[in-house]
Amino acid sequence: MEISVELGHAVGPPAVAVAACTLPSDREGGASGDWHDVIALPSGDVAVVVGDAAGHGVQARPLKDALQRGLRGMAMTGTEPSELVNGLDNVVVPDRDGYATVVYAVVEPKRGEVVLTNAGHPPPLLVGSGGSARFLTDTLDPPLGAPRAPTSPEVGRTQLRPGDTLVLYTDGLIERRSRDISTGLAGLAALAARLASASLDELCARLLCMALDASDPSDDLTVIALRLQYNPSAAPPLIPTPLLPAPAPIAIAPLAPFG
Ligand SMILES: [Mn+2]
Repeated sequence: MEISVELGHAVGPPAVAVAACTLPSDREGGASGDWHDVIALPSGDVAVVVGDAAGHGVQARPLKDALQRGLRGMAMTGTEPSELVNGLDNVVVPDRDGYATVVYAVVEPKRGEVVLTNAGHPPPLLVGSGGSARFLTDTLDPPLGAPRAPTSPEVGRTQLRPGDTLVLYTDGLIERRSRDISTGLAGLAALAARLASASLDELCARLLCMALDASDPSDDLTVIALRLQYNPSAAPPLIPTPLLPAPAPIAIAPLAPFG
């Protein structure tokens, strides 16, 4: 089993730090219907993304790849969040692809303003620096590929204060056949609240482990967390701490001759 952890993925302004952790259900090949992204936008804002294409593993990969590429292209050319959801909806051909879900959140790093859209995805979790946790349930549109009203997708707004963490994740973290989804959501919120002041990489890794402990998951698992840092100088380094220098060779003194 391999868990990938990205540390100190601090793109864009240094006041924002991001970490992510993924575990594809295709343990051997690594194919996944989940994806996540961090995009330093030309405006100076930072976008974080989590998405889930129907199915999982190899079968879901083509749609996932198309959505990830499409989203990046639109984000980098300044497409507004609601228009971006409409654009992604056009990528999905329901009869062929099924459907997909996505959360797209744009963070203005200096003031902590967040603009987000949610197409059918589990709600983002806002973890306060003091240990509170609440789901951002106000913004929800149908999944990509599902019938939708002709009106523009909803755009939600929220505010991050220094030390607050925005947690995005896929349904693999909270859904089990054997239990109600609200149980999974409550467990996620309770653990994330306890980890409010943990490092981002620890928070992501422990949320993923929580899902593994609940049962053997057959879905892909993804969690991505963004934190507004108190102090830019306290942000994780852009480059992981170098490995310890190789130990100096041990000097072996020649054995003194016996006798
Ligand atoms: Mn899933």
